[in-house]
Amino acid sequence: MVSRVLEGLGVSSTEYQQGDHPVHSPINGECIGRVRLLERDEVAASVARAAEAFQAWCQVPAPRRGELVRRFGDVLRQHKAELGELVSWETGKIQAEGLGEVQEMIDICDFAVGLSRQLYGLTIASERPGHHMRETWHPLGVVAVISAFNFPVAVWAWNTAPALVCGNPVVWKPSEKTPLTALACQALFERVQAEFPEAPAHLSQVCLGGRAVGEALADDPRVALVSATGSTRMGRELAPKVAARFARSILELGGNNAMILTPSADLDLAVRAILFSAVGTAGQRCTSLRRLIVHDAVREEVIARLKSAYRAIRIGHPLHGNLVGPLIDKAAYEAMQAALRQARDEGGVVFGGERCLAEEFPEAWYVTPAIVEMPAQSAVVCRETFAPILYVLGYRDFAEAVVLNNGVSQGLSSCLFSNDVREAETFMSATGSDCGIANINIGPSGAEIGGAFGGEKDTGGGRESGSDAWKAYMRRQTNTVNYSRELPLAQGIVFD
Ligand code: UN1
Repeated sequence: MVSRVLEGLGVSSTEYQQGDHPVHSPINGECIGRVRLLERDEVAASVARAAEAFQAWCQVPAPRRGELVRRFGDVLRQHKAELGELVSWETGKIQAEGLGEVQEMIDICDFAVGLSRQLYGLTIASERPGHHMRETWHPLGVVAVISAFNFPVAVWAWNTAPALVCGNPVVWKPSEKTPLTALACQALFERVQAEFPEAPAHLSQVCLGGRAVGEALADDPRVALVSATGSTRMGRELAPKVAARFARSILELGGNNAMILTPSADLDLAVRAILFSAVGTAGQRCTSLRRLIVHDAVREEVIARLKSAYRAIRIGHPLHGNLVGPLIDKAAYEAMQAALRQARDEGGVVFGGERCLAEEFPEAWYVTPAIVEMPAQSAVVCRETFAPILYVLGYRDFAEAVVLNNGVSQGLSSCLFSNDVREAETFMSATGSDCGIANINIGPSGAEIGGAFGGEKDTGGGRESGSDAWKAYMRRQTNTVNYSRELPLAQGIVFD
C-alpha cells in the first residue's frame, strides 16, 4: 500500500527499502520503509553542494524563481491525494488533516509566487542634498530546515517556498519518524526542477538523520539560516550553536495554548472549537489546545457538554472516516500516562485518557482524549505534553484569566471566546495575551498561511509562513547614493 504510493510519487525502492533505520506507521505499527540515516560528516558535502547552488540561484530573477515555486504548487495539486495519504500513514493523521497539510503546502506556494514579485525595499529620505537612500533585499545563502514529525511536509514548505523565491537553496532534515514524506516531497520537487534549466542542481536536498545531522547543520559556517521546529529542549541546544557563529535562526518550539471561555461566549461554537483544537491531530499540533480557562458561571455546563462530545468521538484508523487517529509512538503514550499520573498527584480529576483499540492494533497507540479538571495551574499544566490532554481551570474575573493565559513559559497561540468587545480588544492589546497568536472566537490551532506564524518566550520568537516573514530569508542592505557634485557629511560634520 505505502510502497505503491511512494513509487507513484517518484520515490525509488532503493531510497526507502534499503537502509537500516526502520520507519513504522503509527496506524498499525507496521514497518513501511527502511531508510539510511546520514552520519554527521556526510552533512558537510550536502552543505557544500547547496553553497554552490546558491551562487547560481541568487542570480536568477526573483519572478523566475517564483515560476519554479508556481510549478511546484501545480505538482502538489496533482498529487494532493497520494501525498496526503502518505502523511496519514507516516504520522497517523486522519485523512482530512493529511490532505489539509498538503493544501497548506499549496497555499504557501501561491503566497510565495506572489511574493516573488513583491520583495519590496523602502526608499528613505536623506538629510543630505543630492542624495538618495534605499533599502535592498538580497538572497541570504543556504537555509537549513529542521522539521518535526507532526507537520512533516507543511513546515518544510512554509520555509522552502519563501526561501526559494528569496534566492536560497534549502537543506532539509526531517524528523527520523517521518523520512518517507520527505523523500516524496524531494522527488516531486526534482520533477519540477528538471523543467528549469536555470535552476542549479541541489537546490533542495534532504539529509535524513537524527540529532547529529541537526547539529552539523547548526554548526556549519556555510549555513546562513537554521529554521527549526521542535521541542523547547531541542531549541535550547541548537540556538546557541547558531548564535555562536552569528548566523540566524527561526525557532518554532513548544506551545501550551489556552482558551479563555467567558460567560458571554457562544457556547456551541466554543465546544466545537475546543473539540477540533484539543482532540484533532490527537493533540499533537504545536498549536493544540491544552488549557481551557473557563468562567465559573459556565464551567459545569461546558465540562458536561465536552464530556458528552468526547464520548461520541470516533477514534480509530485515520483513513477509515474517524476523527482521531493514534499517537505517534509508544513513547508518546507513556509521556501522556506520566502526565496524567502527575496531574492526579497535583489534585486533578481525570476523564478519559486510556489506551484503546489495543486488540485490533497491538503495535499502535490509540487513546481516548482526556479532560482533566485542575485545582490550579500546577507544574504539569505548565508543561507541554504532546498528547490529547485538556486541562480545565476555572476563573472569576477576566484579569485573572489573562494572568493564567500568560502564566506559562511558552507563548505560541491563545484564544478568547467572548462577545464582549472590551474583553476581546483587551485580549489582543499590549496587556492581553503575550502569545504570537491571539484569536477571538476561533480555536488556537489551524492557522492560515497568510499570517506570520510563531510565538514568544520558550516558543523561540521565530516567525515563518506569511506576512513579512520572508525578510528573515534575505539580507538587508542600506544604500546611500550621492548624485551631487558635493560631499556633504551626515550630522552636519565639516571635515576640511
Ligand atoms: C505545528 O503544529 O508545528 O496552525 C504547526 C496550525 C497549523 C500548523 C501547526 N497550520 O495548527
